[in-house]
Amino acid sequence: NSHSLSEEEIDEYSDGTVRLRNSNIELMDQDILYHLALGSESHDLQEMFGDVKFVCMGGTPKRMENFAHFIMEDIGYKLPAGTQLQDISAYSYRYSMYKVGPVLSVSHGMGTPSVSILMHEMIKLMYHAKCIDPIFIRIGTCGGIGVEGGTVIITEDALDGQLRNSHEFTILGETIHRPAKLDKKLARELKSLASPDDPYDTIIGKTLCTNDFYEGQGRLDGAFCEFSENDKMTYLEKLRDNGVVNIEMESTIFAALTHHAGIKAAVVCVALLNRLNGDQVNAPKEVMHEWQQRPQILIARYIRKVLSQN
Ligand code: R2B
Ligand code: URA
Repeated sequence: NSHSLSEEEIDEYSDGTVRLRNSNIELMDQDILYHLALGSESHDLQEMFGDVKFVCMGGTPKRMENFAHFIMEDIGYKLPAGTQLQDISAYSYRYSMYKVGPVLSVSHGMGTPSVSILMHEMIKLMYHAKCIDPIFIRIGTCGGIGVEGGTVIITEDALDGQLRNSHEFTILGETIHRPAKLDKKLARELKSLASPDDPYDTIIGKTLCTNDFYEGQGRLDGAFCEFSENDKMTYLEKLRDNGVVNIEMESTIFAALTHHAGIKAAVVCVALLNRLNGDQVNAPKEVMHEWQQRPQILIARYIRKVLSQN
């Protein structure tokens, strides 16, 4: 019952603005983007966000604040005189959002429900703001499968816990699937921006998306574990044999909702460990901090390249 969209269905408007596939929204007096602390009447969303081209998302508020500062430096963006970077969604007490010219840097929390809520509101934000051809990029962390900690991984296909290339939704008590498709061309372009001088590998592969960090990712070190180490290794090796190179918790919902909205998207994560060697995330804090900058560096190269072409 997985329903594929025809090219026509996923098309944006010909002017590149995001088409909302929900006719209820335009009939409403105001659309409140509750978890962003924004509204379509309380704020001039087109004035505030109309120039956005890149929506970068990652799990934690701090990482996304760091990314905002990093990208500001990297693209040489100057904030309007007398202003400072500020968390636009601070009063939601849910997500954080920073804007640096054409770049939005937004935290999405952990796991599908948190990302799903944010994606609905970000896609509506793009619609209200009349953004032209926005690109969504998730900058995350993951567990590697057969790849060392510090490796940068670009997702080519996002798979759910049953290795299906789709995301399962329960809507009005019914189960439906939407394809978890990412933009293959964008993935290849990102890979081409890896430099042979980078002191780490940047690879493309399949990503497994789970609903849990512990039992759901075959860890032996959760509060519960009812399988053996042998069972775990058999599972991880099966993943590897299917081309899965990493495991995280957001890629299928991120891919499914961007694809459904006709928005180009990519997922780039850094591995915090090689799951074939263990379960605990135990690299030193400073090391992990440096690793988490690696996907940001790649995305900054991409943003700089696109901006220089315009
Ligand atoms: C990666 O890291 C988080 C779990 O530690 C989760 O959000 C993910 O996908
Ligand atoms: N994030 C995950 O979801 N899994 C890991 O193993 C590490 C980070």
